[in-house]
Parts: sequence; structure tokens; C-alpha cells
Amino acid sequence: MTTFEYRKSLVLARYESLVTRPNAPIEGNGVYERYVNPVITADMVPPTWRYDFNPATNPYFMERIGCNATLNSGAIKLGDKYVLVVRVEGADRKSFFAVAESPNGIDNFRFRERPITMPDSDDPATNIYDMRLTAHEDGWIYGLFCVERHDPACPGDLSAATATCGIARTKDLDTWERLPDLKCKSQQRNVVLHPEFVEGKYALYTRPQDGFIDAGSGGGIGWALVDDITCAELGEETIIDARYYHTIKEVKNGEGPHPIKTPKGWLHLAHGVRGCASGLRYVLYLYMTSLERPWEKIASPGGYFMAPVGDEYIGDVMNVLFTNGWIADEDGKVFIYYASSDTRMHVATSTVDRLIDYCLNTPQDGLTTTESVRALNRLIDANLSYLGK
Ligand code: BGC
Ligand code: BMA
Repeated sequence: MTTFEYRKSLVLARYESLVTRPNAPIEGNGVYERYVNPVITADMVPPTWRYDFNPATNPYFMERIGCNATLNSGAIKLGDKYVLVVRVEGADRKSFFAVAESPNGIDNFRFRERPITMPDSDDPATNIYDMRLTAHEDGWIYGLFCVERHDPACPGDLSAATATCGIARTKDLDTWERLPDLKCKSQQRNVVLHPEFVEGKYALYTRPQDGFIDAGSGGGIGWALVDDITCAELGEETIIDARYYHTIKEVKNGEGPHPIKTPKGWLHLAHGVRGCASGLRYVLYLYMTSLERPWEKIASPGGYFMAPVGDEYIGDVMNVLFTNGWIADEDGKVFIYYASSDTRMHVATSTVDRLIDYCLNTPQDGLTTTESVRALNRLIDANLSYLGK
């Protein structure tokens, strides 16, 4: 057997066993279940994207185009398929979007034949990433994502960049109509389209920020109405979920995917960031807003909902969980898709009922040690009296 034949069969066999590997839940804290395996890793990118399959031009069956990571994915249910629009990052640090589909939401994710060719806007980007998908009541599926460019105001600084919200829409996730980027005063990463019209307008969750990295004076997750999504311009932004000193969202926070509509209110999933000696720590949290007034917070469970554990700590950007996709099934099951350390995709499952229970019955962050101990003692008192001790 030639090197080519040997290596080709090895690579294909490894790929096949990875994409068909069954997944299984791990019993956890009762709020959600993690799973034994990640759902998508860089090794699950199709071999035809990485290898030249012609023995004449690739006698060693060497990899030609490396894939570095599969991370922050948008999610949507299409028919009976669980679909992710994955942020795939090449070895060259450029991210692109690619659709991966699974029959059950927890394993057997397979990429479509090609990645998405996203049309450029008038001002081409260097990098695009972190798409939030919204099947809007106007009939389109929207993808809002971060568009990164070198900052033209700082020609001498190679790391100076700008973050803007890119907007595109589709019916099938293959062909996209690119709309103009969101016009606004501040930089924007983490912009999310609400699925319903509000007061006849498109509604956006935003995250105003002073610079490319710093949220600075940007107070948290914002809310804004937009008249026309085909030339979207941000007017007034109201902060609906503020950052606080000495909490999990001291430095930054951002909406994850669009909220899930439940009988008790809109259920939101977001990320919070704090700084520490080893860098930034990204965790996930939940909150709820009113059904009629999605900009009004009605529940704010304290602390994080999910933080990295075990291998999730390790990756390109350590100590990071990030999410921009979840799927709520008709029967109330919820699939939470999250990336660990900017490297791989995982799923966690729960139900709408359990997540609401979590939101309504987890004590709010009292913002001081004294309040935290008070909350603990309330639980202990209730337990001691219930248990008759
Ligand atoms: C990276 C993002 C990151 C951002 C801010 C970008 O260059 O691609 O993953 O969130 O910088 O750190
Ligand atoms: C950001 C996000 C993500 C990323 C995270 C950690 O600001 O927008 O792209 O997962 O940082 O690097």
C-alpha cells in the first residue's frame, strides 16, 4: 500500500469514527446535563476541506489547509434537524461560518459539503465570527455576527481593530443576502436580533463598548429598536442587564443567542466576564425579562449558570465558556450549545421548566459577602426546620 493510500484510509476512518461517535449525558446539578464528548471539534471538519485527494499532487496525503478550532456557533432547528452555524477558525486565524447538522442535537453532527461563502459588505472585513441566528416573524432567518477590521485610525498599531455588527439573511443557511452593517456610534460585538417585532420595529440586544476589547463605559447588555433592518441604524440603547463590581459580569457581558419565549417570560442566556491574574474569565448566566416588555428584567439568578470544568479550561483562550446558540424543542427540551476555551463545541441539555425554576428560585446576587451568607442561612434555616432539626 502506498503512503497515500495508507494515510488516506487512516484519516477517513478517524474522521468517520469521530462524527458517528455516540454521546451520553452526565448527571449533574439538576439544572442541566453536560455530555461526555464535545459535539464538534476541529477534527470533525471534512477531510475534503483539509487534504488534497489527488495522489499525483499529494503523494504523502499531507494536510494542505489546517483547521484550528470550531467554536462559538449559532443554532436553529430546521425541520427535524439540529443545525449549527459553526465559527470555524483556520490555522491562519481567519474564522468563517459553516453549517453542521445532527439528527438528535447531541451527536452525529456533520458539516455540509462546503462552508458558507458570506458576501462581503461595501467595506470588506478581515474576520467575521460568532453568528446569532434568528428565525424572525418577518419570514427570514437572520444571522448577526461580529465583523472585525483593522482600525484605520491607528495605522501604526497592528493590533488596533474595530468590531461592528454584520447582518445577513437567508432561507436555507447556504445562500445569504448581506445587508449593510449596523450603523452606530460605538463598537459592537454580541448583537442579537429579537425574534418578534416590538412596537412594529425590529428589536436588538446590543453591547455598546468603548473600544475593541473594553466595554469601558458601556454599561451592559442593551436594547434598541430599529425601523428598517435593511439599513439598520442604532438610535437610543437602554441597558437592560447591567454590569456590577465584583460579580461574574464586572468587566463585560453580552447576550448569547436570542431569548426563548416561555409562558413566564423571555428566558435569556448570556456570558459574563471578569478579570483575574490569569486573564479574562468567561462564564454563562441566565436572566428573564417580561413577556410583554422584553426589555424589563423580571429574574436575575445570582452567579454563573455554567463555568468551565475539567478539559473545558484548556484551549486557545483559557478559562472561557461562550455561547451564541440554543434550541428549544416543542416538548420543552433545551439544547444549549457552548464553546470551551475558544476551541471546541459542547452541548448541555435542560428543559424550559427547569431553567425557569432555576431563574425564579436562585437567589439574586446580593453584591456583598454579608448578603451571600444571609442567602445561605435562609436556605439552611428552611432545611433545618423542614427536616425537623
Ligand atoms: C477574536 C475574538 C475575540 C476578540 C476580542 C478577536 O480578534 O477573534 O474571538 O472575542 O478578538 O478578544
Ligand atoms: C470575545 C467573544 C468570543 C470569544 C471570547 C473569548 O470577546 O466575542 O469571540 O469566545 O472573546 O476569547
